[in-house]
Amino acid sequence: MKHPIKKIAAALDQAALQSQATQQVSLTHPISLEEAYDIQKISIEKRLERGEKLTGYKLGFTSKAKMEQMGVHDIIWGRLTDNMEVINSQTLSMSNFIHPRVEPEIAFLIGKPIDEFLTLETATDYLQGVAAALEIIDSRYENFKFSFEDVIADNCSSSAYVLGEWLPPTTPLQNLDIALVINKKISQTGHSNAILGNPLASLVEMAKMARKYNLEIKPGQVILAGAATSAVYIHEGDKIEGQFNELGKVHIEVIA
Ligand code: OOG
Ligand code: MG
Repeated sequence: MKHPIKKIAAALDQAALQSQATQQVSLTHPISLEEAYDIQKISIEKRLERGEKLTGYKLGFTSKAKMEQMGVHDIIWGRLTDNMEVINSQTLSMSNFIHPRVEPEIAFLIGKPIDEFLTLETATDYLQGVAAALEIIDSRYENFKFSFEDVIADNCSSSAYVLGEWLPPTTPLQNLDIALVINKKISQTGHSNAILGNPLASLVEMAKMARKYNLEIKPGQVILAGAATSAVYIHEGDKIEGQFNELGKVHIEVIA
């Protein structure tokens, strides 16, 4: 029997729209990796049909901390839209989410189309900027539980992102201490090298994914490298700051 791909995509889209968790897909419909990415594509197309704009891509599970926290052991990618962007220093409303978590990220701003495989040496040439960032992940699945295919279908839990100030692409990204500070207390600490040994390696991986999945990576788009630390549940009233040494700081306040 054919899997109801479109129905699953619609259910995930509605779950995000209504901030209401839905059942894990794999519990009732085992799906393949290809089907999972197809579901993601169809569900994000629904957002685009409502007028949202694609702003870039995110990688997930590029660090051991994340893989271990979620029990998933391979790199995944998802799509970002303009509706997901929250301006640095502003507020994030809990009412738009189901059970949101925050994680510190490093962001790349694309400067020229990526239409070939990259290396750690060439990756910087494609950039217009790099920045500290936060990602808000909010699994559309009950209890934030999923299989590898489930999370891909659910756009890799992506639900919001916050970008710090763009710095020159040559800004060193290795050997940065990363801290997630919530209400002035250190909640998570990590290191930028935890992201595939070098955050630029995430861009190299994204270029491979673009080739494999026929994606265009264009100037002006944003790529999130994947978190270096575990993600943390957020609550109304939280003041959240990501600190990244020379890369700067990003912060938001969580409201009702
Ligand atoms: C999936 C998203 C993973 C990252 O940075 O590793 C991710 C999840 O943990 O729910 O965004
Ligand atoms: Mg992330």
